[in-house]
Amino acid sequence: RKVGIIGVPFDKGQKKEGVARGPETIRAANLVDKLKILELDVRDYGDVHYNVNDINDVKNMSHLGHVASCMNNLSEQIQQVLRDGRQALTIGGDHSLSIGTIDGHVKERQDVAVIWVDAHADLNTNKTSESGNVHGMPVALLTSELADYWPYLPGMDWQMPILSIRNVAYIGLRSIDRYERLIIEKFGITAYGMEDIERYGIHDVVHMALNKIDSHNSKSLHVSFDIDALDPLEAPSTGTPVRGGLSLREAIHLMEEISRTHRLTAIDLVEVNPQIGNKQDVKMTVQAAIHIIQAALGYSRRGLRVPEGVTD
Ligand code: DIR
Ligand code: MN
Ligand code: MN
Ligand code: MN
Repeated sequence: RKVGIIGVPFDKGQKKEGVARGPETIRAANLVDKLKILELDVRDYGDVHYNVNDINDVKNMSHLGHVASCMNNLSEQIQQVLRDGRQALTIGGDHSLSIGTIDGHVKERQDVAVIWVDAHADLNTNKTSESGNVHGMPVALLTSELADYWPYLPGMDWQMPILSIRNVAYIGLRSIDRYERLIIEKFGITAYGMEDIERYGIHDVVHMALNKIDSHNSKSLHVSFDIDALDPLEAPSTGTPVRGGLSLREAIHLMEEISRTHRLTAIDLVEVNPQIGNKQDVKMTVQAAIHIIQAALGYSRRGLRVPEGVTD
C-alpha cells in the first residue's frame, strides 16, 4: 500500500502561535520511519505553501485571505496524492485545513463519508461563531445543507460545498456551542459524544457511525482527527483542550476499526501545538499522534505479520 504525506504549517484558523510547527515536530519524531515498518511505500510531498490573497474582510471570520489561498493549494495537492494511487495523510496545522483536504477528496472521489473526531463540532458560520476563528467552521463550509447560511466568501470560489451533512459523523464531542447544537438537532446529524462512548463503548460507536454514514460499505472514507479529541492528560499540547476526552486506547481502536474497512482514503491529524506545555507534554502529544496515524495505516496491536515468503 502507498501513502502520501502532506504537511500544512498553517495557524491562521485560530489565534495561538505554535500550531504551524506541528508538521515539522511530527516529522522530527520519525513519522516516515515509523510508517515504513508497516511495509508502506511512503512518499513525503513536503509542506503546502501559498501566497496571501489580498481580499476584502468578511465579518467575524479571521484571516479568510490566508485560509482561501492555502486551502485551495491543499485541495489540489490532495487530488494529486489520490491520483498517484496513495492514501493521503495530512498533518497540521489547525483544523481549518480540513476545508482543503475534504474538498480535494470529494472532487477526486465524489462518494465520500467523513468521520470527524473532535471535542468540538467545528460547525459554526461567521454569524454564529463566538471566536471568529475559522478552525471552528470547516464542517459548515464543506456541507451542502449549510451553504445557504453563508454570505458570499471572496477567494473561496474554488471551494464546493458538495458534501452532504448526512455523510458526516462526529465522535468525541464534549464542547458544543449553542448554535452548533441547534444545527446538529435540526439536521439530525450523526453525533456520538463522550456520553455515548461511555454508554456503548468505542467499538460499537465506530460501527454505528459507519452504518449511518456509509450503510452500503461503499464510500471513500475520510477521518479528520483533531488531537483535542483525546483527553488532555494524554494530549496536552493543543490549543483548546477539554477535559474528559478519549483515551489513546480508544482512539487507536477507532482507527484500527476504520482501517479494517480498507476504504480509508484520507486522514487529517490536526491541532498539535508544540509551543503549548513543557517538553514532556509535547513529546507525549506527538507520540499519541503517531500511534493514531500508525493505527490508521494498518499497524495492529496483534503484532506485525512475517512478510510473505519468509515462513516457508
Ligand atoms: C469553538 C472552539 N467552538 C469555536 N472550536 C474549536 O471557536 O468555534 N475547534 N476549538 O477545534
Ligand atoms: Mn477541537
Ligand atoms: Mn477541530
Ligand atoms: Mn481546536
